[in-house]
Amino acid sequence: MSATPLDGFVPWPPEFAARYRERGYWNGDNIYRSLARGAQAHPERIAIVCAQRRWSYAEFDRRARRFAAGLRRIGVGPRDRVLLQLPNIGEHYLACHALFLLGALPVFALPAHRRAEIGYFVGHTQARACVIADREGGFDYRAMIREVRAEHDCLSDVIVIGEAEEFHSFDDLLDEPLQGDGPDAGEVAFLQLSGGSTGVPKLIPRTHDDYLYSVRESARICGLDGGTVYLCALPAAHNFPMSSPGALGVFHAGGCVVLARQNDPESCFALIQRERVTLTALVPALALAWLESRVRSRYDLSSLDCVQIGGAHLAGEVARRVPDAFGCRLQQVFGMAEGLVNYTRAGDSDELTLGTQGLPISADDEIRIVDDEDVEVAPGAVGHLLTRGPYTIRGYYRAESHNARAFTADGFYRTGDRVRRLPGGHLIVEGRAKDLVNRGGEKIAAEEVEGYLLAHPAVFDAALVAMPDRWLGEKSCAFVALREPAQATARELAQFLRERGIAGYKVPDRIEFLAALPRTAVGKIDKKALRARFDAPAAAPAVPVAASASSYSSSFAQATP
Ligand code: AMP
Ligand code: DBH
Repeated sequence: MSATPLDGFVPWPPEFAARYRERGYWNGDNIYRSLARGAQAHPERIAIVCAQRRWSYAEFDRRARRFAAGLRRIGVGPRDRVLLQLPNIGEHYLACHALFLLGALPVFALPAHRRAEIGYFVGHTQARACVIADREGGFDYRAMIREVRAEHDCLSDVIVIGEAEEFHSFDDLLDEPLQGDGPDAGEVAFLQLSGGSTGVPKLIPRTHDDYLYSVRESARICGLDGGTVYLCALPAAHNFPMSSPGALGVFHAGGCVVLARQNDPESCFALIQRERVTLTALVPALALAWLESRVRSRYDLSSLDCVQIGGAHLAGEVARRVPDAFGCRLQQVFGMAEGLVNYTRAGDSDELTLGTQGLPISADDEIRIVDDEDVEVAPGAVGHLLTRGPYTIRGYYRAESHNARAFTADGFYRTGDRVRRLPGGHLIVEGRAKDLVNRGGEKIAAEEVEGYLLAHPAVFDAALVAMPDRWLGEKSCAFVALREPAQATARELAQFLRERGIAGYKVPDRIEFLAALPRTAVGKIDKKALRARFDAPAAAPAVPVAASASSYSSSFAQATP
């Protein structure tokens, strides 16, 4: 590694790094090289299927090197941050690998993010370029980027897939292939997003060494090989479909990634049948939509070996339906973009597969389960999950004061999840202590949305809490106290939030007005009391947010029934 680590990155202490290298976890490979090797070994094999396009490994590698050359021509170089916000299209993986080859860092945004989030990512990372689609789902990403650029002059180059207008067209940046084999493996490879729990979203720096280790081991644990056909139905930039084992695991194993641009049951079933898909990854809400779909029996899904479900709590009764309905194995996955990933294993009993969230990837994943005072709880008891290991970060990117709270002094990450551990090591997620809403796998930091609500002149106090939802698991409800009664309606507040330019999934599904928010003895908003209102059927009448936000849609599960 170059002498100085990337500014804002917290490295592992040298003795840990030495141990991880010694044990072969960090093997000095980088993510670009892992693809290039596939292109050497089996150039003709299909790597990516996207709509009617099929790219072989050789073609994928060549295109990535051509795009890398174009990026370099416009001045993108090592350690530059480049925001990536693309739908599920092959260019997403091309752009990633081109940036990996250059040693530049993709900053992974989700298609649902809007001006507020994108502006924050660009400003916080001082991104010098971005790669976007022209439009998708009726939304014009170019128009949004124009607004972002007006406020952030660091963003000098905008690359557009499709109609580029005044920006660089992706096709114009496909120069003669760049040679080379990528950066030192100790370098930060990209910045991934955290669902977060504080007012501002957090960015997660992952190195080539640490990430590839988790990818290689995930591919091994999940039994991937050259015959694997993986359907990417979740947003491709999310950590789960990227690395658990996800597309990178499939590329490592020499298999094929099929991209689903839409993840409604019918589109995906058609792809599974046409491409003979063997593996896919779903969040529980999407799994439920697929299970409930009436068209399921019309498709041949017999190629499926395994359906992975993770990202949010999976109800036991849903888990039980999976093997029969899809004629394949269920694998539970409990992971986080910060690192630690757990899988149930192929040989596990039904009890473990249906009732636990699996075992960590690595023998060197250190797990501590503690009480509020950081004291270890009795074996089998529920407590806060802390973790440290060869692919779990030691700090968020440029977040010094937050890091002091999110990590222990000896470097354990406070996951915010409450778990218990069975004698064999399997973990069961029992709940969470962090203040967020897990809306069908899409995480919403309560504090962030509360901040937007409090910016409204009529709002005196606001609290966002999760309310149970049959399809998404959880939806969000904002409790609001106004300065003067009836000064604003739920619809107006929702509109106000949308105008701030935030992702649609963060707009509360419901807004309820209270004269005052309940307080705990020390004066904090009593969210427990607010949540308890959903247990009592006779609670105050709900004020649903009109139309759009209250629909069941989410970008992770587009077609909940
Ligand atoms: P993030 O840190 O944004 O990557 O989100 C990771 C979080 O998602 C975890 O800390 C859990 O709270 C939640 N999560 C992921 N997988 C599962 C699962 N299988 N069951 C319950 N919660 C999960
Ligand atoms: O929710 C997640 O972030 C997640 C779930 C499963 C994840 O990051 C992963 C697997 O790698």
